[in-house]
Amino acid sequence: MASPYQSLVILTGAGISAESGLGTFRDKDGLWTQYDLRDVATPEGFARNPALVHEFYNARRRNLLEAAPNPAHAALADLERQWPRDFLLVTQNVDDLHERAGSTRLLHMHGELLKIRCENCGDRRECRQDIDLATACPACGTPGYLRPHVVWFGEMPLGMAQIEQALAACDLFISIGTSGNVYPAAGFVAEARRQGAHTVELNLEPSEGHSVFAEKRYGPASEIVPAFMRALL
Ligand code: BV8
Repeated sequence: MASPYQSLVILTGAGISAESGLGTFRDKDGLWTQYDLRDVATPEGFARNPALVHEFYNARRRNLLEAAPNPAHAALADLERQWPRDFLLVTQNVDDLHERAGSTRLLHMHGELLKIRCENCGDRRECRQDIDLATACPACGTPGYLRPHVVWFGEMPLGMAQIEQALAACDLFISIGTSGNVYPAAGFVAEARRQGAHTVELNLEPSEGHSVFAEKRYGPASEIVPAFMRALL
């Protein structure tokens, strides 16, 4: 296998799932144009109006169950299978399209839409149905404490220690389908570059942090990601 690189970290965002029919956040018809993130993606918003938040995530969960992975997801699962050395796919996405494409060395730093957790007993499990305030926790039986297992603004992202470790050791960092607006994810490229990694942006258009990347390719993920991964191998 030709690649000169040993240790790879890939970061994905909503753009990789756009061609699977899942809305992005900041594009012209993105989620944040329909909802105020302070109302639906913060603990304070959930405390103020839990019914609105459940409606928001129930709609996204139903939408996800209709969606399917696209060639960009498949190319990353294929690369992982052929990459014998260090490999970590970090996604900001709460959808399960990477898993459905076959990715396994995967970390959902902002949580998973198909999981719920109970704020009364801490139970965490898969959930493919709508939930609301009346839904009883399957473990403790108490209604009113269930929430989507996602990371809201102001909450600590998941797996930061594993991510920091992988960034400190990587010699190749690839960012796919993200606008670079949300931290700490938007700061990963600078960390990777600081410790000498080669950095690549694959996106529809230049992101907020595009100037930090050493190499850039622009176009739809379903086209540029398979092409780039084929060249890498
Ligand atoms: C935290 C889960 C403490 C829920 C999400 C420093 C400076 C400023 C602010 C902060 C800062 N540090 C922290 C903050 C606050 C905040 C933040 O970043 N605010 C922003 C708004 C300024 N961050 C937090 O609160 C984070 N927590 O900081 O805790 C801490 C700090 C350090 C270390 C430890 C702890 C928690 C943030 C997580 C919030 N939860 N999601 C849900 O999904 O409902 S964020 C959510 O929005 C997504 O997960 C994702 O992260 C983000 C959306 O961004 P993208 O995925 O990039 O999507 P976007 O639509 O913006 O862009 C899509 C891109 O794709 C575009 O560029 C487009 O061109 C491209 N594209 C479109 N179509 C295609 C395509 N590309 C290729 N092909 C296509 N077809």
